[in-house]
Amino acid sequence: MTTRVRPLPEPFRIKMVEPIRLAPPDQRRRALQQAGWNLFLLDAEDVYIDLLTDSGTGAMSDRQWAGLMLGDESYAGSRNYLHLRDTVRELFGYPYTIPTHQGRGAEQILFPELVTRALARRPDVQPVFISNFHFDTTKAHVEMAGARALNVLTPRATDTADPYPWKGNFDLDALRAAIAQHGAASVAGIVATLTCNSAGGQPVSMDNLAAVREIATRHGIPVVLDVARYAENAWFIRERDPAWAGASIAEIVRAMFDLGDMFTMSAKKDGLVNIGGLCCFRDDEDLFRAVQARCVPMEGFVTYGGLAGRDMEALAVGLRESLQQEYLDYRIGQVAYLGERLQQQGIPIQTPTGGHAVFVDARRMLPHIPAHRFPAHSLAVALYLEGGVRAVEIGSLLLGRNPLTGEQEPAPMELLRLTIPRRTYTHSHMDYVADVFGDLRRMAATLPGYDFEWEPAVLRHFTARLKPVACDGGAAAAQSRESAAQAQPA
Ligand code: P61
Repeated sequence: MTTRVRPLPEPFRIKMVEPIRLAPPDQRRRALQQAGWNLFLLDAEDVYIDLLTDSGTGAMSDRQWAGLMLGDESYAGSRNYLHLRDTVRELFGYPYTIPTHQGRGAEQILFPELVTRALARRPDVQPVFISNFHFDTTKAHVEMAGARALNVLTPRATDTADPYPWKGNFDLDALRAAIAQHGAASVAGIVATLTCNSAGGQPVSMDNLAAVREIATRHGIPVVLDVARYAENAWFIRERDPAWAGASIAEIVRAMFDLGDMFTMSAKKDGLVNIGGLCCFRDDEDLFRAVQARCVPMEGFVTYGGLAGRDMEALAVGLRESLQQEYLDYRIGQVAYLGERLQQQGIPIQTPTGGHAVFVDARRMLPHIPAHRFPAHSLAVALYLEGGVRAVEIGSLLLGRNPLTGEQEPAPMELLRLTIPRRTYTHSHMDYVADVFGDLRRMAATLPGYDFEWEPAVLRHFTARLKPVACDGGAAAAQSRESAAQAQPA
């Protein structure tokens, strides 16, 4: 008998509903076959509960919808831009704001400029960016700008059973070593990803961020905050660092942003909007102007950057709403609830659970599938076929090949991300997902691996076509059954 944890009730009531339906099993199988076993290529209508991403999939509040009606669609100098700029200045302390269509829009106008500056210092050396962990679009934009992306995440993040509270932290020794190896002048920027998505939505501590700041300042390297989930990171700091227990989320957010020089934000996460991004600067006006100049041909004029006036209004409201303590208690509580329900059934997950998603450790759950046969993708396929639930692989498939050798190297972790959209699904949806995992656990040892039928060169996981391939079931499968049984609670 397991006791069921009780999640915090949703701090809202529902004013509008959108029907969803569970397609019959044979239809799900057909849809996935047609999609080349790639969940990104499914029609959303064929998905029952969509946990592919928390990006742009949240529900806006009544106040945000009201804000849409206040859209000023002037090409230049819209009042919604001014509201957004003033909100950014007030909440984050950054006076220079460029709106972008989403996070990667900010990356594509900022990174080439930082690379140009690094090359001006050291023309003979390829610039690098160093991050706790570059998310995949961030890595892609670093590489497209001609630089290399280095990750120096704390090694404690890769042991999913270790309950370390700051699994998003930089390994500071590795950061110092990378700077020494490449030379400070060639480091185009240090990118602090808050929370660290690839590690499992794990927070970066304030102390760690302050140490990164100090190292960067000593070497004259700019600190770029990647703040898609800034509010969730602040919530964890308040929860886990006694020094901040009495502070408000807004105060912690401000302290975090004080440690950066500039930030890129995918506003589709904690910004609580369906589309939008930001690229902002604390005091480097020259850099701001240079990036503005790149914005015009790439994103749009500097006061809209690919967004409608109404989108900017909804974002200005959303940035503030996500700082509410009750909202964050419920939000991160819902993710923790799903994590606990899975653990009660013996499903290995990244612990502690992160802010926006539960990450299932597919390497531990499917030990018979090697990294290059994508165990977490196999689990994603099974989850869809069994329950109509769509999740996403964060492992070797997402990582891609080594750009220098073309080899498929194993990712540090093989995770299946159950990403929870904000304010969209109820706790009973979480119960349903947890129940489907009970069935998956029983069939784990029989699941196949996957290989490519067609593999694009860049960001391959979005459009690749795959096919199932049998993996050695023998001893490894027995081990899988045994480890699943061991993980079962007494
Ligand atoms: C996500 F399957 N994340 O987690 P944009 N930085 C960080 C992100 O998490 C991030 C971006 C920058 C997504 C969307 C996504 O293969 C995928 O607004 C920490 O998406 O451009 C995005 O922000 C980029 C899902 C991205 C994927 C790439 O689900």
